[in-house]
Amino acid sequence: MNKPYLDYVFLSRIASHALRHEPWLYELELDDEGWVPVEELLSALRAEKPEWSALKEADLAAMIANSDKKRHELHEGKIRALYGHSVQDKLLKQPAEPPAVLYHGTSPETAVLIRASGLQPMGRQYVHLSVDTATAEQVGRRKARAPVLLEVQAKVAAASGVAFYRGNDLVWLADQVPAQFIEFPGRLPR
Ligand code: HQG
Repeated sequence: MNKPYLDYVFLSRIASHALRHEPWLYELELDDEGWVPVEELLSALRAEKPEWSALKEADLAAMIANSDKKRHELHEGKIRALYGHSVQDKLLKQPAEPPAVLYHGTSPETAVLIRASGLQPMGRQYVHLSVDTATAEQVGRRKARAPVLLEVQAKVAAASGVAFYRGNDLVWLADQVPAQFIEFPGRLPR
């Protein structure tokens, strides 16, 4: 019999909800680096949908492999989200030396606010930055049809004491970024 089709995008969305935002709804507790035992996530997911009743670790591995972005990481029987967290207790991350420049895509209206108060994590634990303009553009398109790209002088900011952390290959995180390290496009709404 053919294996029933597994909707990896939906599975990933629910896994992200559990691992980034509301783990308690799945009876999960993140450790201080965001890990949970894979078996615990699997039992929570199996109970979510009849199609997931026989879900196994290999399905989560396939979900990660099939994803457009590397959002989750499996390691030695544990799984975690690599970025995006909004849970109250801030995850422990090792600061790392960022690339010279990082980008942030957002709406023109929000860019005006960022010019006044810098990049703030808002609903998440960290500010999210992209390594290239194409990724930042994509992130920004979630917020506006014509997003603006902000250029963050990450190396200079790091040298002045702003902490940066690696998310995945394309995403870097920061606690916050003061406006003095951000270059704004010339034309922003008034
Ligand atoms: C804005 C997705 C007012 C910021 C993406 C952004 C990303 C401010 C919004 C990841 C501000 C937060 C995160 C300030 C920043 N005043 N607004 N001072 N500073 N903002 O969605 O970076 O697909 O929480 O510009 O690809 O858009 O889920 O963050 O618009 O990597 O894996 O506050 O989420 O990844 O919005 O996206 P978000 P984000 P996934």
